[in-house]
Amino acid sequence: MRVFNVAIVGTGFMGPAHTEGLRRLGMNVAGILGSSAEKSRRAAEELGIPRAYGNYSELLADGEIEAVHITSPNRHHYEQASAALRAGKHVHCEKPLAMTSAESGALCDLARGSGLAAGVNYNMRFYPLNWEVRAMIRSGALGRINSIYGSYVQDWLLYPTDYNWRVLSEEGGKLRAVADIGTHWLDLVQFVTGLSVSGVQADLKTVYPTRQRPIGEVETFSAKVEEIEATESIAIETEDSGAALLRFGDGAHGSLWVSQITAGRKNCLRYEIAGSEATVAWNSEQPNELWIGHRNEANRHLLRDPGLVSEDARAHIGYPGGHNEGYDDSFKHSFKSFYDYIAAGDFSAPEPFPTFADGHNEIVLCEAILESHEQGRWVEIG
Ligand code: SOE
Repeated sequence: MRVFNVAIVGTGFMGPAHTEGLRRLGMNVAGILGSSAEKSRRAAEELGIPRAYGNYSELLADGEIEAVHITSPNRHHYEQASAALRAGKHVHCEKPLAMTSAESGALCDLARGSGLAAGVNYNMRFYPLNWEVRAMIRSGALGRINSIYGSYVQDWLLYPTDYNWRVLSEEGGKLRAVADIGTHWLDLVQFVTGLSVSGVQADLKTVYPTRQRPIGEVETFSAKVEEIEATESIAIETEDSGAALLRFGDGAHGSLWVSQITAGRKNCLRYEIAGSEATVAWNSEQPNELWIGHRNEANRHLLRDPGLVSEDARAHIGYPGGHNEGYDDSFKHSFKSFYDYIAAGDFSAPEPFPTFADGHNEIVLCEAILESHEQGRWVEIG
């Protein structure tokens, strides 16, 4: 693989995750930027990254950097992604792509025809068995898709004392559980089925309208293991959980449940897709297994194994069957598809990774979900 020089923006949960995924591919993570010069320096030291930037202009002025990975809080994505594209750098951005569809639409315009790659890290697509489901659906193995339903649930915000920037609408956007994890599910089921959501009816709930914010900062998921000493009460507007009934373009329908307060479910995305011939079910907490349901023959249980899957799925498998692959592998494969595309050099070819257009679609869906919840009615998409 061609080695690219990459800079990371953000030193929280995702900055190190991107660094690791890129390094597993042999990419050169050449610099990092945190929310202060001190944070950049500390992260560079901990991760063994040669350059710690003092600010974003310094990063963009670094002529060696070919691509920027944006893993900062959501409110910075629009500005940082626009500036990186204008500076001629490829951009790989964490989801959600921006705070509003006006911003994500503008980013799509900027990316289109720029001669640069612009991707969004919907990494769930890159668990190989999701490519297998996609290949099965494309081959007609499921028949006509009738229903698509599932959930994405976590427990890291279960207590009112759990806190991270994601709970603040000014940092993460008006929606939280839906935008932070629900959009992974929505992106994934649309990707594997090839169907688009055409209408939503949502019901959301902020179970904790007040949370205790630690004085200082808390990283995603870390409140479970860190001792918090002093806190202050803050008002919360973003939802902890909620449901959306969904209609898909061709007559299929279904539902999504999201929650960040479901005790015992650590990071669990599940879907079941039922067609006129067969059903498939997948769970991100057992990502190497796929359940295939039949009516007139025994159900099957497919274990991820390069010898047992389609070529599409095999392309995203790094290890033999029984050598389990997981979350970090999904990052590696997400980045591989991004950099393989750039290395091939044909920017008129369809992108094999989630693009800014996909990121924009997710924000349009988020806005429809919010509107539906606020107005208590179905909202049609575009
Ligand atoms: C926190 O809910 C989070 O880190 C999400 O932001 C990620 O996208 C998901 O992969 C895991 O959970």
